Amino acid sequence: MNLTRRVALAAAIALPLSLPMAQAQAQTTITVQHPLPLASHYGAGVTAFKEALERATGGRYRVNIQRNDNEREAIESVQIGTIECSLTSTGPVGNFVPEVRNFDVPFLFRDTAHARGVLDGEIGQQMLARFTARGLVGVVWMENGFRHLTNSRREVNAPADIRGLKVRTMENQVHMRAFTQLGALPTPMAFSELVPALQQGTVDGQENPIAVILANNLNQVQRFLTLTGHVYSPAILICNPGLVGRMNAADRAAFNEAARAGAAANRAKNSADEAAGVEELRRRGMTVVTQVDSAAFQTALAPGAAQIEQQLDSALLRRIREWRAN
Ligand code: EAX
Repeated sequence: MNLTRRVALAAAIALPLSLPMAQAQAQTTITVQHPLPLASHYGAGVTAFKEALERATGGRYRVNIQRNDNEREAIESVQIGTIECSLTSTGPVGNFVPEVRNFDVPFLFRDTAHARGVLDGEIGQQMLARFTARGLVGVVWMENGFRHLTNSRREVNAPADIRGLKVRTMENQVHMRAFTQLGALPTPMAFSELVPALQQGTVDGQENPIAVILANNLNQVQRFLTLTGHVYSPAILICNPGLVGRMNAADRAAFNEAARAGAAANRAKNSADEAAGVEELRRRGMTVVTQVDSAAFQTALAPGAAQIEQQLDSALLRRIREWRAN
């Protein structure tokens, strides 16, 4: 047998042995960025997502968790494909998918059960579908939580106490309009700039859920906390369409199941932080105003809210307000 035939025979024999190895090595790495410490409610969500997906696919998918506290930048990276996924609050998302701003309206969600029910139901799923046209995949709603006001200047007991405070807001037109209505000076910036701005006194205050205040030790740069609960802040896992488009049906099912496991872990951690966090922040030295006249804040916001809602989807807002668990 001549040399050519011997080489071809050897190659033919080797190929089947190498194939399973090649398949076994065919691995996809998903980089997911989120803005908080791993010990936070976001960290709980991405960690549960990672563990569930790697287990379900026998390691064919590996999740690489990275921290990036500039959420807008992370979403841009997902859009251009330099990373696969981002877990972000909806704060900057309205700049990519404008319809999401409907979820950022102050006092829209009555409580956590209302918010989770809307987001996990038809309304939330229809909103996820709107990401496709913007070059993104809205995978699953997670949770940032009800936002509360902190500041370094004074106790805030009533809306009038906010007047004149320089308040950092997310890069979110709805939130900025609301704080302007309250007489504050809203200063939009990425989360990555927040602590230096508070330390240097560029801003007097900020607003975030208890879980975020806890995880970032904002008590070290903020003295007063008022439980305004003025906005429910959804979070969302956003991924690149190319990643999801390359998945076969079984992998896509495992991916979605892992995303739901992440949402469950994120929400459980947030509920735990909300239950124990106020006492912990008091223990760390914050002065906490717990009895807040929510109706007074809603009345103070009303003129601005009417203006905000004219630019949003009033039918959708009505559906959300009328939503009841069946
Ligand atoms: O998503 O920017 C913010 O205040 C967000 O609440 C925070 O990054 C968590």
